[in-house]
Amino acid sequence: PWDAVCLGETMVVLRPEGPERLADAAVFTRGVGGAESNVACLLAGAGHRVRWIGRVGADGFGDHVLAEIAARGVDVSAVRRDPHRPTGVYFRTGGERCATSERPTDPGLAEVLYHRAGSAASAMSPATVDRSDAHSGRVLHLSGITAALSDGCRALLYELTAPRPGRPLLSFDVNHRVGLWRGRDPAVLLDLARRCDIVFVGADEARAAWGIDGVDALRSALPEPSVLVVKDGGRGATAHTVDGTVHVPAPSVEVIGPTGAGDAFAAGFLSATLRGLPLRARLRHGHLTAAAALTVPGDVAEPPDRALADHLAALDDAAWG
Ligand code: KDG
Repeated sequence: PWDAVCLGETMVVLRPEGPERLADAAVFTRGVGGAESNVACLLAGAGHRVRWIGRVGADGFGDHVLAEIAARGVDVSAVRRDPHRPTGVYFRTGGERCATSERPTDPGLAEVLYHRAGSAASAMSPATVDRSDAHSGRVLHLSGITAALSDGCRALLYELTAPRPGRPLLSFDVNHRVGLWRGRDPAVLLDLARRCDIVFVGADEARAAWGIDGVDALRSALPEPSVLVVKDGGRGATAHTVDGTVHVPAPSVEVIGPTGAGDAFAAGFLSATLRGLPLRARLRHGHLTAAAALTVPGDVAEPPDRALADHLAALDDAAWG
């Protein structure tokens, strides 16, 4: 029934209107952000039938999250409301996320401040999420963020990634978030990645989270996924499969808002996977969707027009650098 199901926490995001740091900003604009629902919105925008599963508070922010995601054409009927816990909130300044600190001293990098401990989504667990809902698509997209939210959330990821006949294709974006792992070992993200079929990981996050450096070392550490995609920022992305390795350089674009570019890459890659396109085209669609996200502010972007993206993805290697 669903092409893809995406499961994870979605929050209200508040960003300073100008370029200020959090210490100085007085006026914030509101948006909606959640790595997995960002992927869901992009997939829906690309014409796929998509469901997002999460948990939000029975509060106004929860209403807003649901309304925004539903307005993007994503099914929210399996989202639960928690009468006792609030919808998560986070604050974010402009700039790229730093791999090692959520409060970097470099003013060009983003400050990220979460108010999500004890949120409604942190109460997700095998007891509060129906496995048949989560397994109701061709693809189930998950991310490592969920593993950091609570013991119940981590148990849910283990439950959903357990080997089972008829299980959907499991997509996993490592999404190491420094602020969520302080004082804890993110090795569990490596363990979860090993249980999935398609894994997305940034070269910088693999270094920061696991101390693993370089694509070859990563493939050795993660031989299980049938597709391992290693993203190296503006340089490009490399996909490893049993049939070999393909590298596609990233097109260079003017970066307006880097948030959500990784989610957009995953959405472009998954959309092309759902359409049965070859590996190189999947990587190119990942880059094109990421480029669309990089050139707009906010967490959720619109995917590029399908005909245009197909045309660009089919250009010869010379055009792709
Ligand atoms: O990838 C963008 C996400 O990081 C953002 O939308 C919020 O899910 C989020 C998080 O946990 O940082």
